[in-house]
Amino acid sequence: MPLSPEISAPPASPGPTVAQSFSEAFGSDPAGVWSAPGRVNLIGEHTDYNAGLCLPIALPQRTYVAAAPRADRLLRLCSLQSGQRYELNLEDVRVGNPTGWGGYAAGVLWALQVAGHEVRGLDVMVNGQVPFGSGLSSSAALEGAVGAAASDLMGLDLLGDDMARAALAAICVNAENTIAGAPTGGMDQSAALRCQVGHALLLDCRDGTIAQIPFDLSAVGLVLLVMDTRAEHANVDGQYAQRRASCQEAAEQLGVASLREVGFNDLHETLDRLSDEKTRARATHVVTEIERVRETVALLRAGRLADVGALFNASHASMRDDFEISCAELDIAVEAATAHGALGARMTGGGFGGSAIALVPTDRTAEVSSAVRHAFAAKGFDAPDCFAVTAGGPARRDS
Ligand code: GAF
Repeated sequence: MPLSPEISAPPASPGPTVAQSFSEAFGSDPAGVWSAPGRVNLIGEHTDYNAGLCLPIALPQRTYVAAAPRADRLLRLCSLQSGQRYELNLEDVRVGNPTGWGGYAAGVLWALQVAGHEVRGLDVMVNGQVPFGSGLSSSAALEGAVGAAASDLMGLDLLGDDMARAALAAICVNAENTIAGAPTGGMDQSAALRCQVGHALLLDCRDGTIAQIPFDLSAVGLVLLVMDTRAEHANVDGQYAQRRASCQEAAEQLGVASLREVGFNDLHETLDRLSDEKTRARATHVVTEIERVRETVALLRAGRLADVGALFNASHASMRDDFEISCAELDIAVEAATAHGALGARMTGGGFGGSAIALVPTDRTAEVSSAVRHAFAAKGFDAPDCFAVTAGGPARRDS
């Protein structure tokens, strides 16, 4: 696709930079470089912790780590982005320690031990292309890259097949939930470890099974445009936990293990059994969103990729009105994109900021990006970052 000034260029590999920075910081060469991708979820939002369905793709944007094993139990972590450095013993990793991005990285080593793996110290230099707070899952990319490095360097064999990768994804979820204190589901870690190039990952969060759904928009003259609103998103600020608690409450009132058990066709009678308007709205989002994932997958399998746009729009409306996780920047991005040629658009990820995605005919990409930028400028918002993405590959060893 020709680049336009409105659209950011795809990322370059920072492999050599991160290896070189490792040598400068630690005074010796790394044993290798590993990476894992950020993600956008095509559809199926806030369904993962409801044992539902979701459909992420891995991004071309990845987080790279250069790493070397240590003979002792020290963990030394450096980041090229923040310039921040952590140094602590594996025994000192616990709930809330270390804080910040160090908790996600150190948490993986902690969770590997909890899962019964023998773990030793590690020197790690991080260079991430997945912007923080953009709702594109920089945290799972970091966890996946550290998990991949630890697996290889400590002979754990957690990258071999999909079953091993699913086990590593669960370990990364434990790190994020327990050490970093973000009560997230498992979609992002599964995307980082289990997505395949050119495919969307249909993840059934009830039993962890997956299907790889071919996803090649360029073949049908379409582009998936990410609109990073730069309105900062976080999963640790309480709103995410509140939504999760509402869903749990709805399931308890209905006497089911999770909202996945509520059939789409039974939704209306089921809602009458819930105590209040807010709980009904939350449940409505989850049950209808799971159905939209099914419909999206059916359209993709039938080669009707353009028709997915209408489901994007319905999903966004559901998150804005029923689940109430959108914000002004996300709504404006979606409205401007659809008003200027996008076939559909929706916020992606946890919400309350972060990114939206739009399905756009290739020849309208510059126009849509420009319209979104102008709409933001008119509202006095910081300029968004718009870039096209294709479905990338999972965590891997790079060198
Ligand atoms: C965040 C969480 F980390 C995921 O687990 C998922 O719940 C998502 O929000 C919403 O679909 O990315």
